[in-house]
Amino acid sequence: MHILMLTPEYPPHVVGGLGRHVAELSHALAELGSRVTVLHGLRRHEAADEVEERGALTVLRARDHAPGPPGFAQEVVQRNVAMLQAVLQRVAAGERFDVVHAHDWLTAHAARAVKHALQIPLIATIHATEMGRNGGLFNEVQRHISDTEWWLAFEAWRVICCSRAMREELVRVFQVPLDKLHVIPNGVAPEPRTASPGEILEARRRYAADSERLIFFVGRLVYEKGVDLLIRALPRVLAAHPQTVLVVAGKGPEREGLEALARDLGVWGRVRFAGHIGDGERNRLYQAADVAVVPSRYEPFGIVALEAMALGAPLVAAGAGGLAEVVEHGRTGLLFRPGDPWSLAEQLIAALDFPALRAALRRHAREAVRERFDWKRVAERTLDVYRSVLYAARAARQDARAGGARLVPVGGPGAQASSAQQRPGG
Ligand code: NHF
Repeated sequence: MHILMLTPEYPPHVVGGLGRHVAELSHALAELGSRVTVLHGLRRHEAADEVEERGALTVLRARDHAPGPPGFAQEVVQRNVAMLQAVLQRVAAGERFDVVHAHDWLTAHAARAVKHALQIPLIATIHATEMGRNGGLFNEVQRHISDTEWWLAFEAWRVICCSRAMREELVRVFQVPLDKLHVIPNGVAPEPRTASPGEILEARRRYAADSERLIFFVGRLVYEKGVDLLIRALPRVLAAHPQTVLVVAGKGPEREGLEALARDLGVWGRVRFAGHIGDGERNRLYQAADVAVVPSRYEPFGIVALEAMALGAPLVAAGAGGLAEVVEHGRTGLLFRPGDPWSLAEQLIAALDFPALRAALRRHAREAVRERFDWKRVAERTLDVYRSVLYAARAARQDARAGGARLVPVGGPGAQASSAQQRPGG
């Protein structure tokens, strides 16, 4: 089977969990014997080799050469035209694809065009929704993005999402029929590179004295990730454990506001804004931390929590969305009430108070990650989805040839199921 994977991010240009997901899934699919062509639509400032060939996996990068667009939505469409050009070039060179798999609305335009032009089934993974990310839709751009997400779900024969919480969201927000949806959780690389004890200590000492406790956050500094909740929780944590340092790694539009908040709350001296850090430093800090925190208001899955767990960091996470499915409270991590800094402070204090609890959390988290979150398993389940769709497409073609009444356009709008998908308010 030859899979065409369309993605808005791919290493080295990773923005969040989506890019890691596509990379790990594509590798695992290739290892299972499928041919995978990943097509990554580069953002305008990103530079990368045009083509990478690694066995059954080919990574193509599509670059947008059109004049600079006036706005974000137009930039996305231009990027999709560039992706489409790359697909056309491959097809003109004799390449054939069996299915097209699109990740998020950022690839929707190219995905739909490929589906209809090549008459191959479209599968979409929706990693997050605009409605969820912002807690509502408040302007034209957000409404446009949400409409495009709906359109992608409508056009796809099957929609994959990473948690039961996300499935519920897709039904609620877009009325995606349940029989069109598959929940396939994310995985985490089995043996993340571990640093030597000396390197871990060195990383720790960049931020905290040996006598201090280290709380670690890494992620984009955007509202949905809830870093403000963590800073709001800090005064209470410091009252119980005055020698505590919070490291906030990552960049984003909220940084200035978060710095101001830390100053207003009188905890500026206890927060270290580390900016962007590489994967190596992130892994060292997970291993050096007394506690890692995922305080998200919205998290469809939370690969970041799995990464912390895999590296043995005692984890405190919000019981929001998929995180509540990934973390078992009291066993593989501690959950707090989403959006509530008091509840977050309580769980942080519990983790800092009890070394035996931290040790147990580390141990159980590592075991859970090994047993439940394996990319090979994710790839097998994804292959099952492709196979069932290809089977249905073949049957539809045969019906069409026989002039049967059950005519379904190949890769058509989710077969009969999507006819039940109504546009909200429309
Ligand atoms: O882990 C990969 C990622 C998730 O919760 C994350 C998110 C975007 O918001 O599936 O997608």
